[in-house]
Amino acid sequence: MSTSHNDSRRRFVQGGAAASALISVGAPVFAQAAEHTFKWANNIPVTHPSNIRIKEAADAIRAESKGRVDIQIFPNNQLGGDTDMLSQVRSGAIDFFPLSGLILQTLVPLAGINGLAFAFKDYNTVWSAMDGDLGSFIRAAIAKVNLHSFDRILDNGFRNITTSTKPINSAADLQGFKIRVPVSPLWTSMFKALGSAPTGINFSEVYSALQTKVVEGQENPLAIIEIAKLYEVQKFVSMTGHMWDGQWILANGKRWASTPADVQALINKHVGEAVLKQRDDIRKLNLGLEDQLKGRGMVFNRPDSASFRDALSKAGFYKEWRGKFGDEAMAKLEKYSGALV
Ligand code: X2X
Repeated sequence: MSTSHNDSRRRFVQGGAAASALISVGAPVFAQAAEHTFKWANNIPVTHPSNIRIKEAADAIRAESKGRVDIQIFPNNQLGGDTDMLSQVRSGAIDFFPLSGLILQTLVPLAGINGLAFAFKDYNTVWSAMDGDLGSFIRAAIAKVNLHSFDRILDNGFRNITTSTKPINSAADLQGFKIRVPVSPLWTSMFKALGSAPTGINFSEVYSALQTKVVEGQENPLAIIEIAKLYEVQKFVSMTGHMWDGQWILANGKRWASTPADVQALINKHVGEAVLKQRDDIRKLNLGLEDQLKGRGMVFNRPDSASFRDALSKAGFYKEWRGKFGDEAMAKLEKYSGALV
């Protein structure tokens, strides 16, 4: 008891200091315990736009609810890797968890559909599909496993291959290539179809897997390569842009359903705004990241996508996944992507 007294006193004192800085913008500081406390956890460093914008949303929610609603953020795999956090959001140990649809695929097979290789040519197409009927269709599938997902998906980005050994110029360079992929059936299937040797590894272990050379390479958007400092353990960036990937913001279904409507509305409003800002942050970041990473010593190349697409088609990759996702889902994707064969 005395510890918690000291803690709340310390918070109060810090709150007082913060209050004087914030008085000019009128943000009040609350020493009272919140009525609704939520845990929000994810897999990326605190400096990523996803975490910066969610922290802002949590602050705004706290202020607007006069301290009644408190969302605590646990970034950077503090509460475990993705596979573990997925179990925790299902059990209710954590309340909110942004997760790649492709990793969610272990539970909701359809959620990986946006990761089909080379489906999206640009961001306009991505947002039309994901904020439109493809996204609604995926969210309906997610709801069936008792997870709530917020309307808008966070951007992660178009993914590119990095290696410590050589640039990837065409599919031929991927033969036997030891590459880390996230823990996801579609990802593993794609790189097997390309002739590589993929290993499913949670992001929490990626830096050390690259450092110790358990794998030669990995694939991620430029923002992750920069923010998670993968440039320290990788040399080449091959701008394959082979898929677009985003994170659905998942909530424990029971917890969300039992949250009062006014609190839900407050969270929806601020999280919704945070997602739009996050997308814009990533767009702006992307403009400068190639030069920044070159400045850190990375070497870039821009392979033609034809050899990758051909290899995937020949290996039956699109056919296999059309069978798994089903014609209805594929029609919703292909409305945006064009035929994927
Ligand atoms: O695990 C990854 O590679 C990451 C950070 O991009 C995802 O969250 C899918």
